[in-house]
Amino acid sequence: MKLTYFDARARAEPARLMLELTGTAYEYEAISAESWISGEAKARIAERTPFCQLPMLQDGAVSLCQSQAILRYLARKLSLYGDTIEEQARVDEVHETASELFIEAALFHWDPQFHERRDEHGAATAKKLELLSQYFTRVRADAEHWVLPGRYTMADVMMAFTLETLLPMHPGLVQGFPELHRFMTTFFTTGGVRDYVRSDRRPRTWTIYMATFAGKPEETHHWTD
Ligand SMILES: N[C@@H](CCC(=O)N[C@@H](CS)C(=O)NCC(=O)O)C(=O)O
Repeated sequence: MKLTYFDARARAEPARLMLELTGTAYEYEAISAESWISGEAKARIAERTPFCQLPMLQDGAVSLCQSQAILRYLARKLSLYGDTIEEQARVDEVHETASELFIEAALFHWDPQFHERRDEHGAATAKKLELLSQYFTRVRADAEHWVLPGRYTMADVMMAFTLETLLPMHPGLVQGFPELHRFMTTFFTTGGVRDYVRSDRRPRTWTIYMATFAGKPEETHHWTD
């Protein structure tokens, strides 16, 4: 299996975390911003994507773009989607909730007014985390899993990565919601995920250097303990 994206976490990272969580063998192709701008890398993927965008997954004869399609393909293939349609519907619900927060944070990284708007964004995000925490208490399977007791799904992966994204953006915010914080830290200390996120195989930045925020290692969270 081969996952292609930039040398950054962003839209490819949840797929990568799913592969690491399940110990699945894969190759990661990191396209440099320079090679993308020159058009060389774009030309290579043009025929396999409608809008010439990344990430892209190659699994034997299957070639997929659109990060959400990739995640759902991997979830089904790696048994991270639940077994019944009721479980899968809850996985989707939690996953979509996390994805909304994720996309909103991803766009905010690129806001030219990021630094001026950071406090206001932090206050709005705190309100969302308050609601998210109540939602977790209501639907969780156990203290460390959103949908299935003792078992991770795509929803946990997306939620953990989204909460991690907020750590450098609003220092101390996620820690103010102990149940969400515990869920997130447990995920990032689990099996293959633990080793991967502490290794130099993980991209050093959340996004590429042209962003207003999260394109530098000091603006990106790193697990060290
Ligand atoms: N809906 C797509 C969006 C993909 C997307 O926007 N990719 C960006 C990087 S995050 C990209 O390839 N940008 C380069 C470009 O558009 O030239 C997905 O979720 O995969």
